[in-house]
Amino acid sequence: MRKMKIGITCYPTVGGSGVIATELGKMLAEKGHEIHFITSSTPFRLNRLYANIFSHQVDVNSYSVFQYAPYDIALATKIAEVIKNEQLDLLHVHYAIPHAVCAILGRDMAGSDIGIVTTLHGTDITVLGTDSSLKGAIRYGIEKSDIVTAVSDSLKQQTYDMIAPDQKIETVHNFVDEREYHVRDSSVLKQELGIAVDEKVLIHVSNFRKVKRVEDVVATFAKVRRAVDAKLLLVGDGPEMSGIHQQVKDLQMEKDVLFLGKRDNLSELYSMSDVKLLMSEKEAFGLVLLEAMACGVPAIGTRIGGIPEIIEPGKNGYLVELGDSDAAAQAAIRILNDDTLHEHMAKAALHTATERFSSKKILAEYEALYARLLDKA
Ligand code: GMT
Repeated sequence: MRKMKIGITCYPTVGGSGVIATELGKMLAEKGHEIHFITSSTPFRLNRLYANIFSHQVDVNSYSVFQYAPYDIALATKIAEVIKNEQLDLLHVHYAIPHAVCAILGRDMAGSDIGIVTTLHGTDITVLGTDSSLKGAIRYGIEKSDIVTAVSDSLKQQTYDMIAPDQKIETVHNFVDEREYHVRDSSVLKQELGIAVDEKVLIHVSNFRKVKRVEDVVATFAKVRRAVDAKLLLVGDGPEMSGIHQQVKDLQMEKDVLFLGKRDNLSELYSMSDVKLLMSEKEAFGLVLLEAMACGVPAIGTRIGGIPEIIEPGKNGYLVELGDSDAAAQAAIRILNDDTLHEHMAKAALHTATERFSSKKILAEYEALYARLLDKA
């Protein structure tokens, strides 16, 4: 395949979309493509030097005359500069707003006709799409992009329903970097965390936003703990954290719920876990489920958004209705009390992450889209 020069714009520090954009850039670079990140800071997952990955930083000046710093305009200007200076073949931007809209403006400013691929990750549609002041801009970003992808069939359908764009949307699911996420020996860490060898471990990882419904995770764990000796690992931080601390205190579970904050060594934490919980009310895909599954952890999640595209009930985990902590607890107890079932589910979970959503497969899907775009040019 022809080697391409690809510009990538994403939020370099925010959650799953930044992870997917950066990991994709790294894998494309490893296949010989030249990658230009155009972002507000160096992507956090860009943790080693690549000869063919370049990082172009957007400088946003805050002049006292402006009430708000003009990030979007500065980004569009930087995109135009990089298109011209680096002779890019295409742009791949993550999020309809602001990034697709900035890419369209940047392309125009550069007097270029390069193709733009826009990937929708969820929040731009399921949260911002309900805001009538932004809907028009989201639709514009989608319609003026040359190829639009969504990270699940569910998000694709929701975009059609909420935004009604005159543009085809294609599903390209999330993937996981198997080199980072795989089963590791975590016995020492488990001991260091004060968890007994035979104690079961449940894990939840998120940015503790309201949509993650961490209170349902804690409610589920409270019911599990009555039947099984277990600890709950809460990993991450965010706006709902203080309420969750209070809930744990009220339930007198301080000794059994470990607040670990933001962590890098997630695969070790997953490897010591027996069940992953994700009780979100909105979730375009649920990359954290895949990360857990890549470490052999079955998952229990809500029948919401893209989650049913990952969890196959009875095979690699269970699905429950939103807010149903009784059903989630029952499912967890079933897995935790039956070693044979757990083993089967752990194997199926590994298969889900490394076969159905393997990085190789998803990378090939993105490369095919890029090739289509260049063939059209
Ligand atoms: O989940 C978050 O709050 C972070 C958010 C983001 O924009 O990074 O994640 C979204 O994109 C991920 C990568 O495509 C998806 O796996 C998450 O499901 C999606 N989050 C939501 O839809 C809430």
